[in-house]
Amino acid sequence: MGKIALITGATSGIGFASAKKFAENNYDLIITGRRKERLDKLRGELLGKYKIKVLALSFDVRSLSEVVENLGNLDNEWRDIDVLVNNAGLAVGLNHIDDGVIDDWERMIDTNVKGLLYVTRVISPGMVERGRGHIVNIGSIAGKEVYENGNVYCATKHAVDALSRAMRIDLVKHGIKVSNVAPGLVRTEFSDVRFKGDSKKAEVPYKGMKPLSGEDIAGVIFFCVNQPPHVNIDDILVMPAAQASSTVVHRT
Ligand code: NDP
Ligand code: 8X3
Repeated sequence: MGKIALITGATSGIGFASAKKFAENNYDLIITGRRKERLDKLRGELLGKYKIKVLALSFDVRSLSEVVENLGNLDNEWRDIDVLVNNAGLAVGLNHIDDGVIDDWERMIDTNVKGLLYVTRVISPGMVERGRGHIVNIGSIAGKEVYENGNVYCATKHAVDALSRAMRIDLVKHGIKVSNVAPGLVRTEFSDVRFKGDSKKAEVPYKGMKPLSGEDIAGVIFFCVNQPPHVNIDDILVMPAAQASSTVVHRT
């Protein structure tokens, strides 16, 4: 039986690249995201290229009922999930706290924190039962530092950082590994979402520097998951060579 990886947020960026990376390495995949056409297209592409099984489940991680409906009662062939990559997430808006848009805050908190918790709550009991599994949470440099206008996004990623540590403590006795992968600037659709489709503004963070790619982070996620059984990568901060902190970026 092949290994199974569940990757949330596989319609774009880091999740999309991770799906390809795990597929190349013969994992059967459960890929999720809201944009069904993209998931179906990716599924078709992976099935055409690799001898693996792919289940595409389109739902919103912010909805507990959708998470439970889609992941809570998987067929037997999909139940034994070896790897969960909690990747679905976003930043929306960049405002000072006194000027914040409540709907943006709710989208970030509901997706990055509550969505990650809902998926973990549904998938982790099976891992506990089987006495094995690996959860990789996608944190951020924004979970290590805060920066001007980053307030709520940074808070959600600090929460992911804390949850990764807490999950490790709660799950260690069940043989479950938990890794936190915290990237700096990665050129995906992240910035387009943050700037609400303003493509000019979305380019600004990457001006004059080479950001990471989704593939770079997919490689790091796969590295975490492919350590010997006695080794766990607890936490890994991955930055572009030109970025020294959230706000210090060398641009040419
Ligand atoms: P993208 O915007 O390219 O991808 C985000 C993915 O998350 C998409 O597949 C999207 O799918 C999914 N997603 C967002 N909201 C929901 C939702 N409510 N329900 C289900 N899926 C959802 O960005 P990245 O690949 O860059 O982001 C992936 C993760 O990496 C995020 O957690 C982000 O915070 C983190 N990160 C990104 C960095 C960067 O610079 N890019 C740096 C550090 C961390 P869909 O829209 O189809 O639902
Ligand atoms: C995304 C990286 O620096 O935009 O998590 O917060 S940053």
